[in-house]
Amino acid sequence: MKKALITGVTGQDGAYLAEFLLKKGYEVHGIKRRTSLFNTARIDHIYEDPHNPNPKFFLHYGDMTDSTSLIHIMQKVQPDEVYNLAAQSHVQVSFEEPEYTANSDALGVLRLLEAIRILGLEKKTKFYQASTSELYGLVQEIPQKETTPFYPRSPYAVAKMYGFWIVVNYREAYGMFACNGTLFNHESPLRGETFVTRKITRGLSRIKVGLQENLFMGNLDARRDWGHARDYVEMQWMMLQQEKPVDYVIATGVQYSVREFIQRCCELLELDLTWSGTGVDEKAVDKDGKVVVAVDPRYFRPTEVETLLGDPTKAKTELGWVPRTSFDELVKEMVASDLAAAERDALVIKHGYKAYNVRET
Ligand code: NDP
Ligand code: GDR
Repeated sequence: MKKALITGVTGQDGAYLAEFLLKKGYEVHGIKRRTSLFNTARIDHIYEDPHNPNPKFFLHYGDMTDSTSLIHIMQKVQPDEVYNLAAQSHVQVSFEEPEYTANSDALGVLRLLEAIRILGLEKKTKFYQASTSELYGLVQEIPQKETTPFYPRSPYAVAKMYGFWIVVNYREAYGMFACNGTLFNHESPLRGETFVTRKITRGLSRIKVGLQENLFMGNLDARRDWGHARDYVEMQWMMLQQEKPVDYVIATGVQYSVREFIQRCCELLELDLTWSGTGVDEKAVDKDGKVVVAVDPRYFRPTEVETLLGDPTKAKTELGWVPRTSFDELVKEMVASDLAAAERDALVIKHGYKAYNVRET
């Protein structure tokens, strides 16, 4: 039975990947960090009590900023495959926490690679690094592919660029099976609530059921190549099943603007809005003239990535990978999930209870 170690197992991709690998028959180990509230909501359905007779899923406390914890876990697990998904993954937050972002997203990669080397696992353990289309930042070529030059535009992207190259270096210097998946944006109902797609599906669903008045957004012109996380974790696994470590771009090859994403959600939710204005004055109002969507410059980034569009040809020709979920299916799934959650909250409130387990101050 193969053993996999997933860092970032409590995140969006970690949850989909853990489920995927368990179905493939792996013994799966995940690293979670200590938090004051539970942070395992995305993986609670696959959690196994350690007292079970034959558990297949294990969680270990650790942190990408703490070498000793990583070495201990690596030693204990002796994994065949490591999937390094852990990161401070929010681009805008990286402008506010640049040092921490560099520590976890850049040096964290080095720490894991060194843990493998220190323990003499270079020939046993295959390593996947969650690389990102943010490396293309200020775009040099459209669409972006494996050979497109990098031009990172945020502390997050700069940290991830270190991660990308240290993986290439350890592969070349020590013959390790280490590779980068340069993934374009991928979303799902499990996406963090402050990333743009989830903020929109959640916000508009809550507006639909009367739990929220309006939605304040940043750059509506930004264009992204959005795929489904479930499809992308399969590719992460496929990359580690190859004979040789190779870096791949993973994308759908189709892009939409943030505005178009909002408009598609409005259609699904039957929110009839009229758009007017440009730049910071752009807004969408309902039939009574009430502002539903507006722009708030607080969500603008000091340096923005305006447009990303990936070319996944190499992944398709060499590995036979194609994204299964269309943009429309992705948006539908996310809206359906957030609408159900909003309706549940509305019902709870209607019956006199609080929707969240939060004490009023
Ligand atoms: P999430 O933000 O949903 O998950 C990040 C995970 O990393 C969480 O489990 C988080 O823990 C954990 N984490 C953060 N900091 C640390 C730390 N210091 N030590 C240990 N664990 C930590 O990200 P996604 O699942 O969306 O993305 C997975 C990876 O892929 C990330 O590295 C991201 O940068 C990269 N990526 C994502 C893309 C996307 O579109 N989703 C595209 C390209 C790359 P906790 O739950 O406690 O917060
Ligand atoms: P991104 O994702 O920065 O591409 O990084 P995000 O969803 O945060 O932003 C996408 C684009 O939408 C614009 N935008 C807004 N973004 C947020 N979060 N909130 C808003 O209100 C808003 N309004 C407009 C942004 O400016 C941006 O242009 C994600 C992360 O998952 C990274 O970890 C990953 O590496 C990349 O995708 C690929």
